[in-house]
Amino acid sequence: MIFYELYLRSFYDSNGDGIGDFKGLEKKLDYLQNIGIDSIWLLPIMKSPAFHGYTITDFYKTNSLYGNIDELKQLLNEAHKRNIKIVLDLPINHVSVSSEWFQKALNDEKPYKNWFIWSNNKTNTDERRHWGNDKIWHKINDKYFYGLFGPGSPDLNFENKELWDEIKKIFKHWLNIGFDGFRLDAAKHIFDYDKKNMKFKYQHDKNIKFWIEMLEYIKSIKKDAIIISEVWDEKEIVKKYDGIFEIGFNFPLSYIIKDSIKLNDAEKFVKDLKEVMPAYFKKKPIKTKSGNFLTNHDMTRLRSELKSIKKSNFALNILLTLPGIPFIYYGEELSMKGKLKNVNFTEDGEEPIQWSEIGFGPGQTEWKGYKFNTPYSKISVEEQHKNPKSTLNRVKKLIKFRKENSWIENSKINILENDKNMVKLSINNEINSIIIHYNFKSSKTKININEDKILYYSDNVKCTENKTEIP
Ligand code: ACG
Repeated sequence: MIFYELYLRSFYDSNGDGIGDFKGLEKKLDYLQNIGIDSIWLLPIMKSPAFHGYTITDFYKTNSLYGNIDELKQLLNEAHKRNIKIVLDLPINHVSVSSEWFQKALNDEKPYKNWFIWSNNKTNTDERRHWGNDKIWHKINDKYFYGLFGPGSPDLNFENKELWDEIKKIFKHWLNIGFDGFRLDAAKHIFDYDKKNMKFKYQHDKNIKFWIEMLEYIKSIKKDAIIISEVWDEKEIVKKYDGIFEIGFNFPLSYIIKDSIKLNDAEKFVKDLKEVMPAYFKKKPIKTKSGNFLTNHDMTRLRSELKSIKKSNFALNILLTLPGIPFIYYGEELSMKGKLKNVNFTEDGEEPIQWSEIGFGPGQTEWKGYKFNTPYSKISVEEQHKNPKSTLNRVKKLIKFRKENSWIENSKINILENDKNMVKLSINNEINSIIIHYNFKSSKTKININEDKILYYSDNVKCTENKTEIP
């Protein structure tokens, strides 16, 4: 599986309003297929007042700017015809403050009032979030509600079992429409306040119980539904969720790849990789597959983070050669730029894909102006398509290699060592094996290779023998 994280608003516009939509994506499925993408993680497309779509006003409706249910079904159909799966990002931890559920709750209407978390005399309403220092209790009509992700998104109160049934209905609704699975947003946050003391506190055991019940339900409707979880945390916390979900985003891995490249530090890479992918070094079967990625919509884009195309291309080499499931964030295949001040400024990492080098034209989305990816900066599909050395063409070659060796996805790492700037990695399953050399030095390095197994060399390595060198 090769996933592509896709932000519809910035993709392809079919009706000239400057906003990407279902029909637009349908038109561009060929673009994705041509790169070799076979699975899409679609960022939220439900009715929402927010550009990012993570604050939902109606869980059963689409954002009308993106199109209606029939257009969505048609898109899913066309994707399936091409063997492309689409997984829906479904944020259920909170709703929009303007949703009917919350507005009714404010009027003390049942059952909605109990679906949210209100302060009591024990609450310190000035309590701050443990990252970013934002307030987590928000005042409205003389009441305080709990909203970990800000005043626009009141958290749902999952102490209330009735709500569990409602969430099941929502999952069923989108499965029936034709989605192939879900990306579970904020999976560690379902229970993240201490009910007794009305304070923020993760309750991982309760979260796990909740997800087990939801996943059982989802699988009872669609046996092969793909489930991807977002638990953004240190490896010790991620470990608690091992085995619950089919795929889990490996946040620690994304940091170690980028940090080792930034520091040209092969030794760090070797030391840390063992820690963040432990299951891939053991003989035992893998429970939750590592969802490998470099950046996502909550992060500064790869090229801006690593400050060079050479380095961001190298990171893509690593991404597409490690065991696990690779995820490419839209625009990474074009080396798009985007720097985030913090997670509340995701717009800066979600600029429109540029289809033509002039930056405008049919299908081009224009919902926001270019800040980081200006026209004529060689990040357009048009330009990169023509240039054999472009990131787009490198990514295509890497994916081709990956698909020819699809066994890598479920393989194990049996050798991982470094010699100064070179990392040697041996990956195998019962039948196949491959040796990969990554070069963490910024200049070309010559190495002697004796192994007669299939070989794969990362960029910057000049080989003594004529073996597979990609790209
Ligand atoms: C998801 C979505 C995101 C969305 C929401 C809310 C959730 O991807 O787009 O926001 O629906 C936290 C949550 C994640 C959340 C991000 C944005 N992502 O856990 O679920 O915030 C620390 C914390 C993490 C935190 C991260 C954020 O531990 O919990 O993620 O910081 O930076 C080391 C540490 C690691 C630490 C990192 C970073 O790696 O190991 O623990 O993570 O450093 O410091 C959307 C919008 C928002 C809006 C919201 C309602 O984007 O603007 O407010 O919707």
